[in-house]
Amino acid sequence: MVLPRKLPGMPGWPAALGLRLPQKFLFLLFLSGLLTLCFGALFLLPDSSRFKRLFLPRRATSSSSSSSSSSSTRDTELPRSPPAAAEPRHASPAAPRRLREKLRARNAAPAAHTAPASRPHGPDGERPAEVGTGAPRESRAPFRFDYERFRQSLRHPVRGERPDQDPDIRARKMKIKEMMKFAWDNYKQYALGKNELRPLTKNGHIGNMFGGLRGATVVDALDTLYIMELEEEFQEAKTWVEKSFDLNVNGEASLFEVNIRYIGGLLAAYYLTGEEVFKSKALELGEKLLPAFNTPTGIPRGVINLGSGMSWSWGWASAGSSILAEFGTLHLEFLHLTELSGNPVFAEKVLNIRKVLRRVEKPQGLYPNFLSPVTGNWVQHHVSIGGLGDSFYEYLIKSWLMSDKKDSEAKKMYDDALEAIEKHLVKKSAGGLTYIAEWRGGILDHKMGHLACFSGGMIALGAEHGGEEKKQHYMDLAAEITNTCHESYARSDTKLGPEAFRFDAGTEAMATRLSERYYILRPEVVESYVYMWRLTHDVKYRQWGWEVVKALEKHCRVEAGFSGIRDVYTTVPTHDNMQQSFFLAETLKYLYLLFCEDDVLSLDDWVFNTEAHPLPVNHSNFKPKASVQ
Ligand code: DMJ
Repeated sequence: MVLPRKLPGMPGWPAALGLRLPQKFLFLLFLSGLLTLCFGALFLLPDSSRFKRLFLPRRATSSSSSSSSSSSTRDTELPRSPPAAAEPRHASPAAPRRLREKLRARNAAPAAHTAPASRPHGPDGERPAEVGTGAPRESRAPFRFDYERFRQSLRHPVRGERPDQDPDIRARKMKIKEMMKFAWDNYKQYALGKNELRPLTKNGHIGNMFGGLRGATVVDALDTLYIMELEEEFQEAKTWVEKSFDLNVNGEASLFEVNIRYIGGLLAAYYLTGEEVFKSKALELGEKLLPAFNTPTGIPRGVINLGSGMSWSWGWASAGSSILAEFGTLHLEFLHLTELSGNPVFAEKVLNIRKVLRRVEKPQGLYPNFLSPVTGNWVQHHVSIGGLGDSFYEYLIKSWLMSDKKDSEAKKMYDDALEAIEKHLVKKSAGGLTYIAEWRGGILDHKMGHLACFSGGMIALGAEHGGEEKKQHYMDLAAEITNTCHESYARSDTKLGPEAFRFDAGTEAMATRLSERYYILRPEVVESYVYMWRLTHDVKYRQWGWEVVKALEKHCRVEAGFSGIRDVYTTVPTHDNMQQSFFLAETLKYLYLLFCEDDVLSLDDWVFNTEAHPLPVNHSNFKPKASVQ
């Protein structure tokens, strides 16, 4: 509001009212009070108010009709504590006050992504001094991750040839490198920029998992190309990320898949190479995922529109629930997003997930697969170490390892979960094969999915780092499960394993249903071979891995790439015409590592995310090691 200017020859309007000096002063005081009140009232208007948009930057108020979008984008701007367990989804009476606080804070904040005043707070508001991947940061200077210092903290070189390696082993490694080059070259020729290659029809596939993002194979392949020293191919992939990887998309994405493939792939590529483009893309994409967490419990929903920030649960998920393996498989990547940005919001989101999971009652100590993001309670009692549950357990033990064994809460949750799994789900078949069944409200389904075969490696990894008394016990369990998964391959005609195999009605480690006979180039069995090899050096794991290489060459290699097959029990397989991006990220990487020396992506320095993207262990806040080579 503007006061009328005093015109020449005319008295000013307080004077025109015939007021004396003290009265004029009181009048002006009253007027300025009135103005302040009017201005303040603008901030009490509802979120959708046009007025508020005049005073707040667009990000803070856009999508006001979708609470998920509005308040979560606010989260990306300023550090704040994890949401209280029952934070309302829609605008609350406290919202205007929070807005004012944010405005005040924004005025005080020097720049986006400055170092937070303190570390993210832990599950109960206490400082989880050991769960973060980085050091406390008290300064408010613009944040910069010290890449050189990180590199010096590594105990081993990340890649490289050993001149003294056994020539036969080296030849096998080179064969796998050739397979990777073949998979990449064909993708590049026929599908560059699409998500996957269709190797029979020689075109690209986009699918609907990544919300309009493209190049899933490029991002998934980056670190494998780098590790295998396929330099030219790595440069091709990097150039595509620099020039063509567009994050301004507007589609429905799986939070889980975008996290494990894109964010995991970009983070790993950054840590391996120090190229800023990978870091900045990972952080930008990470921010786009934040609105999914804006639920009453802070447990994210499974699907998010990367453009609008709207999120919802999968239509097939029981009663609007979120999936354990999805919201439980964010921890590693999100801690690294905080590590690289200095922005605590990412760590806060996943620490809050842990808090909810720690508090909820576990039937028989087990974690069911479906949880309501509204109430924080289980929606149904289906427990599985395969699909829907799998990588949640993996991320518990890896969180502990990634924290340089300081995140004791994650270790305890893992130990307790594994104890319950062993007690209730681990069974032995009549033929002596150990397997992990699924649990439906107390009733066992004697089936093991291909996905569950990662668990041999996980249990070995946990055993290796567990107490002496349990170490041998869990190493034996890991070896038995890995052996069972190998049997599921060995008992097929193609020597590749089915999607699921059963232990009932006289069947052992074979699929009984037509719909479970397919193999889509999955990695989980070779993943377990790698861990078992590195932790035992029993040569049978390398032999088993080589059997897989031969089977892939024989049954999955086609003229223009590798394809999944529809039935592992026939030697004239039908191809599914899909070269999955995880074949390049995981299957070929794990096979290659099986024939590398142990110090290539050493388990001392790295944990692999569930898509096999290596993320560094935080050695005492990346303290340089004197003996680094
Ligand atoms: C991969 O995307 C990941 O390993 C995920 O955890 C499970 N499924 C596929 C591979 O089978």
